[in-house]
Amino acid sequence: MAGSTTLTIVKPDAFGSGKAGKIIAHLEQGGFRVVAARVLHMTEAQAGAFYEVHKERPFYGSLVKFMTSGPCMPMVLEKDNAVLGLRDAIGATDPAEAVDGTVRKLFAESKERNAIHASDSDENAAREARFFFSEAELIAAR
Ligand code: 3AN
Repeated sequence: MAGSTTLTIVKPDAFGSGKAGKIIAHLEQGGFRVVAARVLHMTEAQAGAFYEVHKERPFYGSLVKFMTSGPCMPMVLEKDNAVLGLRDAIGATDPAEAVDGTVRKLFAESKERNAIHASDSDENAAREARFFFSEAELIAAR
């Protein structure tokens, strides 16, 4: 596999508004390659565990509710400097503050319903990939 990898999630708002395909196309156009993907409707326990780091934040309950409101699509993406590259490509958490041409500027509704997740470090990218994909799937994707 060339390049490094990161973990993204196309969130339920994007599925609800029929923008998931456009987001994937936008990422591919930006040079990311999809190396693993699945669609799932997370349970509260799964979303709560994924966002465990935000447990004490005031928006945690609402975030878990939103992330369990419909299907989402975790994907492992590959590119040179994938983690930083994807953070740049998705834009600021709040779409109102996101730079033109970023995924959130183009497709997000609000700070919570913001279309996409991206890992914020190589360490978290590896941890988050293992959260959604088996070791066998990650080996096969290499
Ligand atoms: P990012 O997704 O840009 O890394 P984080 O990690 O600070 O942002 O927040 C995780 C998720 O929590 C965001 N993607 C968003 O859906 C939600 N979130 C963050 N801040 C807020 C907020 N102030 N109000 C509502 N939801 C928020």
